Amino acid sequence: MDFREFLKENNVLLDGGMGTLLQSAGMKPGERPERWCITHGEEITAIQKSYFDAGSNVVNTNTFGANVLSFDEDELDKIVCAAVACAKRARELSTSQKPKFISLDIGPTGRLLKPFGDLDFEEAVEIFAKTVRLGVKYGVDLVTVETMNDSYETKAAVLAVKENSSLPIIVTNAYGADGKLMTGASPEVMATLLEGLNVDMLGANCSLGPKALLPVAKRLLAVSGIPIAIKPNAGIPREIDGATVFDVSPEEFASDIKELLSLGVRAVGGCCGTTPEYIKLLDTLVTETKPCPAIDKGRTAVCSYSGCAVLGGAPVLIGERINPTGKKRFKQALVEDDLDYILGEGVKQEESGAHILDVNVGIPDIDEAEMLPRVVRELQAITPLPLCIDTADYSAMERALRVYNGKAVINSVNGKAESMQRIFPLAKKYGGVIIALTLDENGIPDTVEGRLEIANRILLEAKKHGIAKKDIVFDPLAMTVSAAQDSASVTLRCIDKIRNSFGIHTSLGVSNISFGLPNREIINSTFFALAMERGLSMAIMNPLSASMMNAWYSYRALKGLDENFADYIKSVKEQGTLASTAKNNNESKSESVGLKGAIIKGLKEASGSLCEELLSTKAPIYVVNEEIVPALDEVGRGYESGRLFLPSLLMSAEAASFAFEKIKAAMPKNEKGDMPKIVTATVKGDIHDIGKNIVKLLLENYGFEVIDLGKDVPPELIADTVAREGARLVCLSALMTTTVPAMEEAVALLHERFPDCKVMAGGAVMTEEYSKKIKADAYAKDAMEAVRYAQRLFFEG
Ligand code: THG
Repeated sequence: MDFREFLKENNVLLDGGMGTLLQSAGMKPGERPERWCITHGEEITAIQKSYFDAGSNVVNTNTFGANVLSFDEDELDKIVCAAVACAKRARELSTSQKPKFISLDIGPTGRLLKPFGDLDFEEAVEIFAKTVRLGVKYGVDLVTVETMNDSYETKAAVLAVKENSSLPIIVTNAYGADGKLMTGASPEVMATLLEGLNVDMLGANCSLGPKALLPVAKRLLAVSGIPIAIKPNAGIPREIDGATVFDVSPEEFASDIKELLSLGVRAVGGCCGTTPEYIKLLDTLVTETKPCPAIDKGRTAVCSYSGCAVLGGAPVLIGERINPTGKKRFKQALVEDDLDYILGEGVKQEESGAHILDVNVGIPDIDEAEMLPRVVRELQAITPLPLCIDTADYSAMERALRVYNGKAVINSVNGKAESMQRIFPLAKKYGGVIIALTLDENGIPDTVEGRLEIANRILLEAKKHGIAKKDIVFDPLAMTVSAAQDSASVTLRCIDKIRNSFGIHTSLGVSNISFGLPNREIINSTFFALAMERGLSMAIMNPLSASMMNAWYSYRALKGLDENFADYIKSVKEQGTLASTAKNNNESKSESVGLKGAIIKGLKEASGSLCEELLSTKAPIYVVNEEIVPALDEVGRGYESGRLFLPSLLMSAEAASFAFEKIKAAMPKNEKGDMPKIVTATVKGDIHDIGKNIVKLLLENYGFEVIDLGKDVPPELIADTVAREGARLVCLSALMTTTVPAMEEAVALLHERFPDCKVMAGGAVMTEEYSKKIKADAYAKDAMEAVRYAQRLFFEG
């Protein structure tokens, strides 16, 4: 039986933990579990058989970390071959009569993608692709992409599966205590992204136990048209007398899973700490609960890595300013490859209240297929706003959609055969909300009927490509009213018809209407108000125009969409203060906030040049204390309060490092002074260093000197380094349950040899409680806390 067929009619029982069982079977810390497929095939098969026997429909191969970063290609081939053979053997041996599927398990690489880390997106796709091709070669039934805590890496893995197989895909992500992925994605963001990528199931695994995943599951169910899979761990692991224990009992686990099933979750299983005993208790729950059909929620949404823009309320505002049309300065920036200017246009629009940014870099003589994806990569690193990719160049469109860390607006398709043949497959593959222009080979019809006729044709063709109606937004085209005076009312009537008779969302490039007229903003904002009243869903417009924003705020206030006029009043007040303080109306907000603003926004080049400028009049120490540190602190506070996510923190750190370069150069030699030294290391047996690398980067950008010993570091080496460097702080990281004892050993050795040296503990499996138990001097739940502790230790005594 085919998994997709099975899924249509049934709830699915997945398997439970593997790693913890391998530990019990004698796997040593530091040993690679994937090698056990070759060296201990019997044990792997026995565990997998016990899951099938317990009633699992899907059992994962033991390939969580099987990729070319950890194994050479020959060995990887052997591992995947053995892994699939173990699972197939388990299926043969199992006495269970249920349909049984084998899923290729794909876990995270353990590295962060560019620009926050150093792994290139396409490189990541290729790493996953190599494992996927082997899974296909050895005959798995489906693929599970699991435990990823970054949306971008998840997208890379899903693309690798789609491009190398037609196998069903289950994606489950690891959510933190804040209900988000490490890099900021909420459940709604992941549902939007993964629905766009057309996976077969999406959901959550591991995380913080079944109770903590309940709210995540509810949020996924509320927005997703794709069935939901949930595989919690049995709580957070704790260490008692050298043994790893999990707090959630099989009975408690089952009762929480029962609730998930009753809410409509379609696949359940367990992660770390769960065993066949846990899974067995789920068997009758799964078969006796009626499968809840996954229904398309009709939600038209796009997303960035951290946020969604959803159509349906007041119009969503798409900033039009990243577009060379009529802008000499912008064209010059494109010709000179001045990306910072382009990024600045993005920042200004974000600050002015845009919800999405249109990105158009089309000028004659530019290689759009090279430039557009580059601008998209840079923009998505510094703004949380979703992007609208605006190009007529199909290969530029494809490359931009591919590298986009989210689900984009695709601007645009039209009624021409070629346009539809090219754009719809891209939308199907990468996801996207498509703006469809009502024009075709014969141009733009003058009449409402003519434009609707094209709209109907586009809808039919979209359906043939499997594009959902909700992902189409019609743009009946705002044309220059000075050229044909009745064109505005034709466009407005189209908006009304499409929105209110077809039930489909609409969009307009509002500013087109006024080309050639004086005081364009007056016409634009009035036209905008008329279109909003007709039901316009989104608008490409100028968010820096006060009249446009006023029209939008007033519309919301008048339509009862702005409770107590709160946003209206706030915007009026802000405009008042702006007007009284701005010396020069053309001076943008972000340009006026200088180096501090550039660092907060993560603008690298601007930070460097603004710092240099400041240094011509100010002392280096002043620049550090009055601009750089306050900027980093502001971002740090935003991160601590949950308003900003890791990517912003890293981009600001990066921007600050550009400023620090200039500071260093400007410092007289004897003033440089030595900054306190800190040693960082991931403990022995632990091969993950993603968290430790983030800590290192942040500490460095707060000015500390960091001696990083890398991963899998023996305690003696850490101690010898402390002795040599005279460091007074060591930051230790452990990300695997198996390496927690190595942390204790390192802490003990350091305390014995250096009573004055403090040891800070952190990492995925570390808790405050446990770090106290092993006598670490401090615990940091994230990189920001590590910086705070170092600041207190060195600067407050
Ligand atoms: N529909 C869709 N996409 C579109 C349009 C549309 N994309 C492009 C365009 N139309 C919307 N964007 C703009 C951007 C700028 C201007 C108009 C529409 C504009 N620019 C001023 C000029 O040309 O004079 C320059 C402004 C300045 O210098 O600040 O008017 O209709 N789907």
